[in-house]
Amino acid sequence: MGLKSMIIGLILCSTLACAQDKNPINTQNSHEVIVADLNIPWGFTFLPDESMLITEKSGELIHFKNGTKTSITGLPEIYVRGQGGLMDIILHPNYNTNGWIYFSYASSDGDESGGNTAIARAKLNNNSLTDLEILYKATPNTTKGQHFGSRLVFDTNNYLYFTIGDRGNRDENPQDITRDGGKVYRINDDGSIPENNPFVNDGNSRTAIYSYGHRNPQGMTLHPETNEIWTHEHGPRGGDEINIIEQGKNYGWPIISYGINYSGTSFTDITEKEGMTQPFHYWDPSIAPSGMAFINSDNMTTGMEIYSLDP
Ligand SMILES: [Ca+2]
Repeated sequence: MGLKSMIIGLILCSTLACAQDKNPINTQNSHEVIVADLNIPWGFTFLPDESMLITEKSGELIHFKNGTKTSITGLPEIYVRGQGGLMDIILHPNYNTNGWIYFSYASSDGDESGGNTAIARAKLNNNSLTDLEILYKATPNTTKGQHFGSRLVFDTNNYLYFTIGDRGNRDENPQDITRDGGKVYRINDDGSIPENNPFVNDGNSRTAIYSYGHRNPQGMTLHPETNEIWTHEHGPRGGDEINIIEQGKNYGWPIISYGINYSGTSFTDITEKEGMTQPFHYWDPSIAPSGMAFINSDNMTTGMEIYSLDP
């Protein structure tokens, strides 16, 4: 068994069976520590030699190879605040020929104080990042520390998807497609906007937006058979969701939700509305989902498992 499949197979915790459940606990798991002594690891990916690139939220990029950690230099300046910092990291599907590594981070670039989510790509040479290109930077900056997103996924057409949470401004960002935040985005691998994105001809809209009405999606993966983009997002109390992402759709936050405020108060009376897409699944109580992966193995009893890295 390869290192990658072994790790994914070992860090599972809950099983999906129906549209909503009370989080049955699977007690049949065991685990093995592969990389010890990490400080809030946010994302990781495997290089072709099965060594790993691991991000820490604090702004460290680690190359883990043959049991040794090496710190990678050359990152852009990282805005570390609350849930934001250095976040996800993935390789281009054609990494073997082009060498591009994609990552997300919180950035303070821009005129306002604070920060917002940025997407960049670079190449790895001699333990340093080179050829750095900033592909997207959400605006405006804010000093709020929550809901940066930001998982990265390539689909089979080499479109790059990424997520940005509502940045703690649920009343303005998620339902307004002229604003960043509370969105799933799609760009070309060089950062340009696909001509068939849903809002490219829509006035002042952010043309990178692919779907909207999200709270804080931190899990995203490609369905291995349908090639659909699946996400999960941190909802309010009792309202974490799985969504199957369709172009141009509105996923409802904060107009519809199955959850309530963490303070115990209510913010909406409705769970569904015409023109807003229902979640595929929601968790009550919430589980604070982080990474997301499909498992295809005869050793598994279901086709999908969820694991949480940062509950
Ligand atoms: Ca929703």
